[in-house]
Amino acid sequence: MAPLRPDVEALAHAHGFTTVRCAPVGPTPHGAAFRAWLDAGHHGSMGWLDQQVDVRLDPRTRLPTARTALVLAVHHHHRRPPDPGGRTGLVARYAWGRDYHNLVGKRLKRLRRALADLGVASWGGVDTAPILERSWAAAAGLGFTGKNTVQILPARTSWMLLAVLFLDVDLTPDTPLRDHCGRCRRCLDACPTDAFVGPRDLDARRCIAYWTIESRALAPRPLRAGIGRWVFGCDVCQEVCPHNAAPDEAAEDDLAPRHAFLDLDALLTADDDALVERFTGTPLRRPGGAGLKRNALLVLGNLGDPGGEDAARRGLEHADPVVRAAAVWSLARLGRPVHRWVDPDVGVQDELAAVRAGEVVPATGVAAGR
Ligand code: B12
Ligand code: SF4
Repeated sequence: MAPLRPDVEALAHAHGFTTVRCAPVGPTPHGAAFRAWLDAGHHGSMGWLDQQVDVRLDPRTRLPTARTALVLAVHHHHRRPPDPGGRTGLVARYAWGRDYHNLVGKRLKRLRRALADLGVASWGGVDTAPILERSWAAAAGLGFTGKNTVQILPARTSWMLLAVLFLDVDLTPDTPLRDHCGRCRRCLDACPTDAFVGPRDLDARRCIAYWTIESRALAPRPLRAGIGRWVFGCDVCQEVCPHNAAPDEAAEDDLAPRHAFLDLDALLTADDDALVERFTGTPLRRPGGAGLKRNALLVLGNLGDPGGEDAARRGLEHADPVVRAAAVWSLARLGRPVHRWVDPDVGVQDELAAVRAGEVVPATGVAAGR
């Protein structure tokens, strides 16, 4: 006999998932919004989002017998430790501890095995499979879709990591939640780089998370000051949300703050390989050593602390022209316009020309906490 909804829910909780909801399977809800987003080019260089679109738009392309979307959330809010200040950068909350792809991925694998023992076939993933996880979360009433595009549990939290499993059994579905944003638009107004084209429509090409985690390139000059102190990811659109005023605290030791702040001088003086080794097993591994240095240089330039000059100069010697270009910009922001003595070489000419043209103004520091 097929398992009942309470059995599956109990199993999911036993495997470490905090919130569990179900939706009946059909074409992925809001698929047209996803297509329009791709057509507008809002995914930038994340070309993988444009692949397996048929699966993203209908999970039955992958699991023809799928009947139920089981949407799972792991809550991850921990309080930010005291700010060490100085030349440090901020890390987005989801990346403070272990890489959730591993942590949640393992739980998902075990849950799938337990479901298979009950005779239930499943397919799904956490983040990396071609699944529109937030569309399914909204359809299952796990949260509502905030204007910041994030899934939110009303008056409780949006600090959640999602996973979705499609099952070949019918389980009692949940009802989608109504909108709980109303007239609020705090996230849209607070975004330091104006990444929201409108409510529930984010142009990743303007998002700090995209430029500090996903992109291998250097953020366009007009966006760099907005990056402020964010050295990896960005939480502004969640931090300002009133539904996160008193968020549920997570009891996830693996996601507790280990890397809530990064020392910028230490990032810039370490070997790339040493950085990769230090951050293996955490999300901070993703941009690689050069990516972390690029980010650190932008933050140094925004802090405007002249004491950062020595560390910024290290960037000029890096093998990657993206890091060298970031160093040129950073030094100009520190009031050290290096165009007078740096050898113009491929990859930094554009940056040198901008400094020469007076396009890079010295920094006056970033607002506290950002
Ligand atoms: C690509 C990606 C990014 C990109 C693009 C983000 C974006 N807004 O599209 C970048 C690198 C910028 C990014 C940033 C972040 N990400 Co991200 N990202 C993804 C990924 C891999 C795909 C998302 C995607 O397909 N985007 C395309 C757009 C169009 O889809 P969407 O935003 O998911 O929106 C759909 C639904 O919201 C649906 N929808 C639902 N209800 C409604 C209602 C209406 C009216 C409409 C029109 C649409 C609609 O319509 C959309 C299209 O189908 C997912 C994992 C996954 N496989 O889903 C994680 C994911 C969305 N990211 C996540 C996280 C944690 C983040 C960050 C918070 C990380 C950080 N702190 O730096 C930020 C948040 C920025 C933000 N406001 O979105 C979590 C979100 C958890 C949550 N509570 O919602 C996910 C689900 C990963 C996970 N498994 O936990 N991310
Ligand atoms: S800040 Fe306001 S508009 Fe943005 S998601 Fe939260 S409630 Fe909605």
